[in-house]
Amino acid sequence: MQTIFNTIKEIAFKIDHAIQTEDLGYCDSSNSSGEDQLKLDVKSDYIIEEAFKDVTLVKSLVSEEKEGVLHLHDEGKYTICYDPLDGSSLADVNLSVGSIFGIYEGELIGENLVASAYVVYGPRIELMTAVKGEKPKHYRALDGFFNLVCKEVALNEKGKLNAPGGTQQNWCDYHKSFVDDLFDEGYRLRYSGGMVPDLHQILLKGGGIFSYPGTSDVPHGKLRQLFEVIPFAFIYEQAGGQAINNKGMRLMELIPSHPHDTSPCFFGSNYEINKMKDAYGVKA
Ligand code: P6P
Repeated sequence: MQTIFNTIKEIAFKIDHAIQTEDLGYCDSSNSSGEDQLKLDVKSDYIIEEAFKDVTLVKSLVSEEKEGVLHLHDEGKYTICYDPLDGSSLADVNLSVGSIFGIYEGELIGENLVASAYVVYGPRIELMTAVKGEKPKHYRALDGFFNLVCKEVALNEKGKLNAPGGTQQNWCDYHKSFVDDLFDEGYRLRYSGGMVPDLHQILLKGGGIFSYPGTSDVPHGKLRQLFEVIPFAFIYEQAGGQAINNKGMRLMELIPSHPHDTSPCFFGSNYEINKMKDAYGVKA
């Protein structure tokens, strides 16, 4: 897996350079989810594809920005599902954005995820990597290299941060009560509209909860299972937290019927997730 993580480190520096130097405008194309594509989305996708072309461990690539599967190496073991630049529309207002990588072995379902990683492009470039059975590892870039900051990232049982996603007027009543109750307990609102920095902050600041529920306008949620939800669920579970959907099911048990399927998702420390289960009536 280190070969794949090292390739992600190379990718991180190239995408960060593109963010710093390239045109932040839109292409005249849209991605598989029908979203307008930024030139940075396309460039980031190209950087990732080119980087993994030489890694024989990688059997195929599935990108959030494209339909279908790109086959690379017959002898490859892993399929990498990735969001090349999540939250890319935040780059033109100088907010942090990120890349997300899910490394799967076999069928593209939650239980076959064997490792994941994300990169945060912010005041510094930061990298989080996770493999089965180990706490996530946190790295920070300095002078062209990634240095290990923490080799065992762990969530507290209870945190202080609340990142409530989705259009509030379209939340159901019990979701609104759940979110408001946390604020009534003194939780701090931390939501930038970028999944990667928002989840990174909760992980590094000791805990809390990030929620992107199903809403009346988007009943199955907005975030994609293979590229965003499952890779972060893996990291949050490895960090001692939980990651579930609106039915209380582990997101690691998701079985997407289409590569671009989405899911309502809740990632957080145990106290907050258990509070959500109570609010949703899905406590085991
Ligand atoms: P909303 C960015 O577009 C993204 O896919 C995630 O990074 C982020 O968490 C979410 O959408 C934000 O969505 O509806 O709150 O703007």
